Amino acid sequence: MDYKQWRHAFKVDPAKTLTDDELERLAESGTDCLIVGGTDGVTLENVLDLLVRIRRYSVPVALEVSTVESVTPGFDYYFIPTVLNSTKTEWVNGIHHAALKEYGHMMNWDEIITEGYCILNIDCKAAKLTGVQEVPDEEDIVAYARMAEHLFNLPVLYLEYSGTYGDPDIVKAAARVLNKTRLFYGGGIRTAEEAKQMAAIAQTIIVGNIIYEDIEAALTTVEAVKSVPNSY
Ligand code: 1GP
Repeated sequence: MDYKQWRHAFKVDPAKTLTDDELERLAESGTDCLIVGGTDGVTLENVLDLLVRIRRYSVPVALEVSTVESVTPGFDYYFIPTVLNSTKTEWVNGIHHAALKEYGHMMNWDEIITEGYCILNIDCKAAKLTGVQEVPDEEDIVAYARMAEHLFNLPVLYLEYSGTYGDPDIVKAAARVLNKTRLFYGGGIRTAEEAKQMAAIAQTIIVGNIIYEDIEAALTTVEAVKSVPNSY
């Protein structure tokens, strides 16, 4: 299924451990995609290991690229974040430029999706790494959403609350001004109710940490999302 139809994705961290049984349950859960991604300890070795294990199943698999060294062929999609509220240009376009100088001639552009990332939890690892120092407010988010859609023509705006549950009003504010750009929401979803609430606003929700804390709870988010129309 094309990423434009996704409603739900699990984000699996190559630096964390999943048993074969847990991975099978995630892959066969009815989720639309497994996104391989993390901030710390992502290596070519652990990315490849996870890719090979996920490829036993038919679920689409995407790599969310955080280090150029860990990129390998074999994924259905490569999500490339550009952190719109980063204070470090390397995370906006610097690493991207270096990667294109080296690999640009051999990239399959049909598999590459740029995510306009907006980080809203300034205590998360990704915020520290990318130099996000201020929490964007609603007006900021609306401006980032317009930037993603109209200035940069980005296919995806990703509101990243990693580790904390977001403010639905802020997510709604972004959703209201987006037409073509798809809205991804990720952060702090731990229950079916939270999954439903954010899935009613964002087109795709991403469930991460809870996989490693309570897999049963994580699995309930899949069905929850499918039963909710996206009303924005
Ligand atoms: C992290 O947006 C994802 O990149 C999901 O967030 O881990 O808090 O579920 P959580």
